[in-house]
Amino acid sequence: MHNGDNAGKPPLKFLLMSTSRRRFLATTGKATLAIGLAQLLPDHKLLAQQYGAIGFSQQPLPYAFNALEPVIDATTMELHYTKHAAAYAKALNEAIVAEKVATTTTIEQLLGNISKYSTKMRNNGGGHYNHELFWSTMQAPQANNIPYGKLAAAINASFGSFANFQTKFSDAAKARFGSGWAWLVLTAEKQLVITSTPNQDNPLMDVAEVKGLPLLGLDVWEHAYYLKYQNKRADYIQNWFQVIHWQQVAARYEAAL
Ligand code: MN3
Repeated sequence: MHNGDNAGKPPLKFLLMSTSRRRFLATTGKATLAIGLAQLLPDHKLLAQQYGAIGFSQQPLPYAFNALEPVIDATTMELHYTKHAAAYAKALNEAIVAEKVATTTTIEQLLGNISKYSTKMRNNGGGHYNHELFWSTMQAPQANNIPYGKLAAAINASFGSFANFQTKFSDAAKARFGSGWAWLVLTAEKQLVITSTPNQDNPLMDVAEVKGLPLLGLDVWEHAYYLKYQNKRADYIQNWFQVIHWQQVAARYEAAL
């Protein structure tokens, strides 16, 4: 995980830490809440390390904000990561405290029982998980960007060819009315399926129509593409295939088999 090269700016993690430390020192009135969160959050951070990349805190972006250009522009990436996604993580942690989620709970367990929690938990738990997965499964644009190995074989077996997979996945992303996500999912029966969800829902949720482990997700909220692509969602979807980090997707697939 490297974020020190983000457009020549100080590492984001350092900025966040120094800001929160200053805020903590400046506002003694909020000290009680800050200590309450501090007691809860370390356990969740440990769980994140124990169970893999996705925990309850935002991880540093593994590349610079401009790394995905020209497919996704630096301004969109910076706003998306530091504003939209950061807000989901913050609100998720508020909901975890308010709804007294046990510190032994993983985010996968939380989402798997999401119908028992508030709308705030559903929207922000999904929002956090979805974006952490999104960042980790992208990289700088690649020529001839196709999967390989066991995952490629499984995609060919499930969808006929990579081209058919790309068409079906793109159709799911284009057909999602309003805001939501398109997904490549590994079901409990170890089958690959394509689906989409509204808002910040995802296939881990007990409320999802199609359930399973999300291997790859595409954010089709307007905040993910509107600055560069305006109303041309189809162009965003087509170009996005250049930045899929297939090695990461394959690692998720093979770990889940
Ligand atoms: Mn988003």
